[in-house]
Amino acid sequence: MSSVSPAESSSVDSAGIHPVVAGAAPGLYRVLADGPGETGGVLAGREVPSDETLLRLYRAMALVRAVDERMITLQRQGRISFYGAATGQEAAVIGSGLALEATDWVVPALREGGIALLRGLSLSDYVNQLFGNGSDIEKGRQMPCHYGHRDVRYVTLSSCIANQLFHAVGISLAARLRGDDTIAVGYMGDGATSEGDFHVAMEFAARLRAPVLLFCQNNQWAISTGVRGQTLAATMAQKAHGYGMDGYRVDGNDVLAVHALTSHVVAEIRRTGRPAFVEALTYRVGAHSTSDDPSRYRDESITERWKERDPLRRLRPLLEARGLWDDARDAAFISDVAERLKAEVQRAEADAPPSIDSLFDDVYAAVPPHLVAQREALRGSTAHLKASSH
Ligand SMILES: Cc1ncc(C[n+]2csc(CCOP(=O)(O)OP(=O)(O)O)c2C)c(N)n1
Ligand SMILES: [Mg+2]
Repeated sequence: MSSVSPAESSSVDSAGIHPVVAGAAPGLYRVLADGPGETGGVLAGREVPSDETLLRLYRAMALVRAVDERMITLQRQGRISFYGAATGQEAAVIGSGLALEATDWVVPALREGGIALLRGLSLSDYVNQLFGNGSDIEKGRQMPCHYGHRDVRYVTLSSCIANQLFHAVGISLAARLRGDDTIAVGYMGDGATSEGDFHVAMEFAARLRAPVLLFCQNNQWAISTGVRGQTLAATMAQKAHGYGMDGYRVDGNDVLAVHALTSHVVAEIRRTGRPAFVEALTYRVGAHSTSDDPSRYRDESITERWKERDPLRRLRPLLEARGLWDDARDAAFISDVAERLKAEVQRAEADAPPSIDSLFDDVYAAVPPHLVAQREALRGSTAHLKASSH
């Protein structure tokens, strides 16, 4: 399957942030002036965030990169069963995540775990979920990468593509009924826009005027189906137009663009109470997940060209020019994260599995008789496991 050329990500939308109109040129909103013939820094008319925000964005992206690398290695060693990384997509994840208020709800797809960390999910909770151990708040019931925690308003992802989107719509409508200005963000990939649930969510969001952001990370692949095999629409953003919703398009590898555009769109949703759709154009430079080998179905020379547009590499010169980052600080950051991860993994791996009894918790207020009988039977049939572990 052919895919969008990396050159597309360098088109400049000089008119600023505005919704895409059907049939119009598919311009991308950008901030970093690092395209061919550009001089570095930011494009004319664009603002540079505060030093504090620049550092937060960079550190959060670097954390995601380091965690992903470590977890892929653990899966290869047979220590966790599965992992889906955000490699190359960190700007779309972190730039949008940092544009939200702590009170907003995040309803993720597979690659937004970095937002849970950004919002305060501890590294322990993150790693426990990957191991599904006795300290996992989900009690080992989900595949890895299905993080979720009420405290950080990050909903556990549903493995089924796109059905999280109307959950996001519903959460935002509930907030409106309560009369607060909380919004919800429903994340999806490009492939999700071909699902019936996507269209249901778009229709209900638009018609009911739900204060929801529907955010598409167009990484140009849905496992082995390229975006040109996925849809005949020239952009994902223009799909919003058909529902009467504003759709925006942003360079998903330019974290300052994603952050600025999402901040603007989120403020508009809060101001108007209406939904919006954002397409962040990026590229899945790695495999779909640890169960995938992209070299079997795509031209990896295109992937190499996208790696040159790596979001960390693109932001770093701006930080260095402002004296905020250098090789020494980078090395210290990487080694600190590696140490913290090592300690968390050691602890999580040594933890006991969730108790067998916990299988029967949390569905009924009082466990019904047939499940009590099954629980007893299971206790009997696993007694030897407990005995042999002593
Ligand atoms: C309803 C449904 N159909 C198929 C699958 C299998 N599946 C898992 S991920 C995936 C591709 C998703 O692609 P995209 O939405 O672009 O997200 P990405 O993985 O690229 O971030 C598919 C088809 C599924 N999980 N759910
Ligand atoms: Mg995709």
